[in-house]
Amino acid sequence: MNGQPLLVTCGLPYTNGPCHLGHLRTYVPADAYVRFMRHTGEEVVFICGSDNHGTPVVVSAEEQGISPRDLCERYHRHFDETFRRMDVVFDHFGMTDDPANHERTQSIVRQLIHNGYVYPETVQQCFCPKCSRFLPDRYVEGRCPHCGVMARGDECDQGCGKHLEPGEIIEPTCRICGCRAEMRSQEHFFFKLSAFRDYLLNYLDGLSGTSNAKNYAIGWVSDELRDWCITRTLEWGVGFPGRDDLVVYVWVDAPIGYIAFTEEWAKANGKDWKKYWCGENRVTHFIGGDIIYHHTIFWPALLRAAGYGVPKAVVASGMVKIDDHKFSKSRGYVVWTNEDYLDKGLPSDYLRYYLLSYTNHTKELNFSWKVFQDRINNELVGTLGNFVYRTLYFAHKEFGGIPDAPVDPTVDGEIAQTLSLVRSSMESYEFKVAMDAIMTLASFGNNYIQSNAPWKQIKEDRMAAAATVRSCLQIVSALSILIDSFMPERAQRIWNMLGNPGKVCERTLDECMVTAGPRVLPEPSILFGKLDDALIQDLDRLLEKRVEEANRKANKMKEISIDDFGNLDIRIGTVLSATSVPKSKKLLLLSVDLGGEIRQIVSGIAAFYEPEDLVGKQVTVLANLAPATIFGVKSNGMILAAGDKASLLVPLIPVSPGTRIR
Ligand code: B3M
Ligand code: ZN
Repeated sequence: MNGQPLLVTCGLPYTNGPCHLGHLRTYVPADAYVRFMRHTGEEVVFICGSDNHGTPVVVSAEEQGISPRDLCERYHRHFDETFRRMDVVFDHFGMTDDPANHERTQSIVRQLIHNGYVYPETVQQCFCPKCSRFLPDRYVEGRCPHCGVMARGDECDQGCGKHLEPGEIIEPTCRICGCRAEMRSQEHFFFKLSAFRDYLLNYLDGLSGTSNAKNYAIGWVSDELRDWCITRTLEWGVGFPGRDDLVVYVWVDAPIGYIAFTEEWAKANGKDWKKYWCGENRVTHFIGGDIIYHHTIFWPALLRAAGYGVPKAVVASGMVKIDDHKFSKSRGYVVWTNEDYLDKGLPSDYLRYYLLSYTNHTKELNFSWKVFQDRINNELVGTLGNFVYRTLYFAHKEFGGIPDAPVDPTVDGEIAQTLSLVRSSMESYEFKVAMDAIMTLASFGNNYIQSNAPWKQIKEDRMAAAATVRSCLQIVSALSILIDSFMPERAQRIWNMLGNPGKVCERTLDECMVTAGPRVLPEPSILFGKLDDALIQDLDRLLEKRVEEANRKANKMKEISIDDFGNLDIRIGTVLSATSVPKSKKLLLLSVDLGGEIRQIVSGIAAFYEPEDLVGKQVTVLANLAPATIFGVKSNGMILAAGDKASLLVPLIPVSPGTRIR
């Protein structure tokens, strides 16, 4: 509360597909944080919007045969509605394709050019001869030059996670027609990121947020900073000033959306956006762990270069797994927010609770319906709901409401202690610790009511029973304010059952300690209902079906002729030596005797085999794969392996090296 209001943002969802659990893992904690900060008396603006540009959107629109703008509007509405249904409530939810963002982006790019941080350079780009066009970003697929895994044009999304510059991907093919891409030269514009090394090291040192964001970023800056190509050959996007044939890279105009949306919000609310973005500020970005690079390196450098203030904090969430499998829409390991959850009639508060209390914000969250059910039934129903209901029920039945009695100082002490732990945890983005502390208070309440047994006390000493009930009601009241950030809908219900007027979200934390009553209360209702086994089995089955479906699709490969097969030169070879590849945890460098020739082959099997165990073993080699350079090492062929553990294909009966597979 230092006069400067807090501005909190969430990473902008691409408008190319529906909202899923991976999104919520970032948005729900961000929303809880904003609500909590408001309870502490902070002025907070909560800004988000949809990310409409770039190849994620254009490729999807092209595949669906609709215009990018139509696709964007459809999913923009979808996200806006879905977030509200999850009680994730932004002060403004904009679109990066709206005029405010086009204008702000062009103004910033002009400023960058004016300040000397943008330069032209002719570079090699992937080009599809069949579609006769350049292939930016997701239009091209191939292998990562760093780790050798299948990658998209601008990002190694399945492997090492590195950002790839145009033209870097190896063995590029066109995503639309599958044709092998060619390299052609073209003039593009680069942002001088490399000029910001010292600035960034100093900036990152003072960056708040979660340690994962800061530490990754410091590692990357210390490693190497390369200039970023900030233009693309696309029709959809924000035009690059002075060039009709180029738009800016989506990672330029998307974060600038944070500023443009603040402007839109400020305009509608009579505020000054500059207060948030020019000079010292309190901007806090909540993002997924996969876009740390963009938010801690590229974005602050860009802001600095254009003369804007830089973010104060970056809070990055850990990855989501589904039933122990890597989250993957194409493989069916996904939970859709509407289809699988809200549309089944499940309450937003349950999923919010699960997401906030499952594990630390920066750790991996392994979702399963069974664990979800257990947590809800044992904790929300068994502990929190039980305590609130039995207290309110007893108070209503025996005293007609809140009795006139003092609150036990031990109870006050317990509430105060919880309050301070919740506060410090929320301030350090430890949402689970905060949620656990609140549940501990509910357990304390259960023990308190159980050991004092007001149903016995009332028979001998009505005043003692009244004091117990009054103390428990104080805990209920504190719980209602405390859980509001996490489960706003249930918090309001408790607030109403306590006979309070107005909205609990408008109360400050200090009011947890305020003694309410005496007053008459209505009969309470049950707060949380159990999730039954049949429902959970249904949901599990739905997930299984989706995975089966995805497998079927993936296995439906193109039919090939015997001649096509004849084009594959697959041979058995004997491993002569195996060594690790410097700086890579996944790769081994093998030298393989293919009968009459020795091949050097890089293979991504380091995690599963000790190099010395491979020497002398026979392996199967695709020998006529075009040579490639992986991690700076030449690779000439591919070792064939199957499954997640890279099980090597070996002949049952040894054959002489070089024997062809027929
Ligand atoms: N649209 C989504 C992602 O890569 C991307 C975020 C933009 S935040 C400025 O997760
Ligand atoms: Zn990679």
